[in-house]
Amino acid sequence: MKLFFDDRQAGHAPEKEFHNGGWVPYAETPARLASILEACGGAHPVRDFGLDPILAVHDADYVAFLREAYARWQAAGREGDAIGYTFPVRGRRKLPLKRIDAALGAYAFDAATPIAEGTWDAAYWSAQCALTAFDDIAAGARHAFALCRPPGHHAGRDYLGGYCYLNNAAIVARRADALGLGPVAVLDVDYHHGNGTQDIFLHDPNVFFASIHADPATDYPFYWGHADERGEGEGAGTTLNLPLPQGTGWDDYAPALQTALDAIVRWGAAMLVVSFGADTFARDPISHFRLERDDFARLGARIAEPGLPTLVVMEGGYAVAELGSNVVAFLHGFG
Ligand code: OKP
Ligand code: ZN
Repeated sequence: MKLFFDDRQAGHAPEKEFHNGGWVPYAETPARLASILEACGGAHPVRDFGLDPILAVHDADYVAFLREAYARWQAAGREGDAIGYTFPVRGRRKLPLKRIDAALGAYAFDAATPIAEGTWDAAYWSAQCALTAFDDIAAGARHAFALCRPPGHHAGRDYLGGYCYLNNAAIVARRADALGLGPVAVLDVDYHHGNGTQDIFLHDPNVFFASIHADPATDYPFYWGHADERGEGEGAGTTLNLPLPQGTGWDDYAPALQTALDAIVRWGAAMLVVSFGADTFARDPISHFRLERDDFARLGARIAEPGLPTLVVMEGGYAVAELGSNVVAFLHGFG
């Protein structure tokens, strides 16, 4: 499977995140890329598809905010990474707020996702990475792997969070649908629920979203991913959430995966976008499932079974030393 990646994705390196009441080192590091690239060998270059495919998913005011946030933060005399501290729980009207701090809260749902100097460029090229891999499939390839970083599945139409700024999987799913390669299904197998992707397609009957993740009753992002979230309005029935308890290993993971794949096939998907997180690994430092390296090969093989054109988009995975070999196991299993 061809792997796509651009060096500019490495220029995003926040120092720390706010977690359990204190500052901890940022888990989503550029070293993750090095681990995967080393294990996979080389990468194919990324091309620039511009802002239009991004703006087909994200609001223009949010994209403008992302581009300008770090400069506004510096202009306000701040040091270090830009981060919000006030969040609009009572409603998310677009208010004419002037302070960068207000914007950082209005466009975010957590304090784990700072904006550093290189954040916009890295997020932009991460999205272009996914678009380039998609273009390979549009040109006839059966599958492609976008080594996206920063990841995307927690980012919504107008919000960032969970180390995510632009929703790479949603951007390619929307483009595939627009170019007639659909119906498109997104299968999210990251440890954490892909709340941004779910929100973006919640009302959309043309994109199916299925996610297998840690039960949000115990795990981030808490407020999304519960089993009773099934899509709304015209999109009723096109969202499928399969939360699993902490400690889940392959034996209990596999049936949920089969349920998701069966639903995707039954729905009539013609293309699959996989949000792939390797943070379901037994020794991931921030997660609590128990998949081993060989299980990632099994995961890849199962996902390949329906035989759909498949674009794999990288999401999480924080056991840096083992990340590369886990990704390789998944890709080899896929075939
Ligand atoms: C992003 B992705 C750990 C607490 C949780 C945010 C987790 C984001 C995960 N410091 N912080 O889905 O892998
Ligand atoms: Zn994750």
